[in-house]
Amino acid sequence: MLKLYFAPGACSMASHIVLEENGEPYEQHSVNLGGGEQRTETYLKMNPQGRVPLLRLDSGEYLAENTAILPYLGKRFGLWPNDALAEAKALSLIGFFAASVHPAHAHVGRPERYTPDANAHASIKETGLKTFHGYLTQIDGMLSGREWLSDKYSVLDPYGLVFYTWGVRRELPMGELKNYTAFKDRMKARPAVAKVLEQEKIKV
Ligand SMILES: N[C@@H](CCC(=O)N[C@@H](CS)C(=O)NCC(=O)O)C(=O)O
Repeated sequence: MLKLYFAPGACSMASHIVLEENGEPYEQHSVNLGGGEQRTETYLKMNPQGRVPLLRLDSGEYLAENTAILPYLGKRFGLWPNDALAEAKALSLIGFFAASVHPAHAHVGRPERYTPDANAHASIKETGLKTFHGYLTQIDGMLSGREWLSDKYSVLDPYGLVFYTWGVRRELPMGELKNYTAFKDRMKARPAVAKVLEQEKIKV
């Protein structure tokens, strides 16, 4: 059985939603990030990066990184594009999310990761927030005239929702992003999404 290591409100919410969408039984472990559980010896043995999400596979092996976990779950559950070009586009978007959008937000939440100079933290946060907002605006553009981030609902959509919730958390004017907001409402209407938002106590 699969087991997901996640933390409420973190990027692991994407995998959490995908597992709930599927309905296949799985185990969960809520990692106490605030308490530093991700840096314990036990956790680092499973994921040396000390991050969530982490997926324990049926074999007992561990898989880390959204860029690997989401395509794996997507292929297993039929939430991944079939043809070569659509798959390449999905990988392109997952790469953009993981390598650009997520790190921009990390500058807001974790400025100490980028410099030990506390005097520079406010400026790192401010620049990170502007960059993050710019990326959310790009995502809004991608959703123009379409329901989902790929041709049909896929693992990209829960990942896209994560960044919307982070925009709300950072008090960005998310309502101005009309396509993204309509997408968020479509997501909320899905029972699996509503269940995970409730469990993780996320208000959007
Ligand atoms: N590249 C990783 C990043 C994962 C990541 O940064 N997760 C955050 C939560 S959103 C985390 O575990 N943070 C704990 C920490 O930094 O100590 C991925 O996309 O899976």
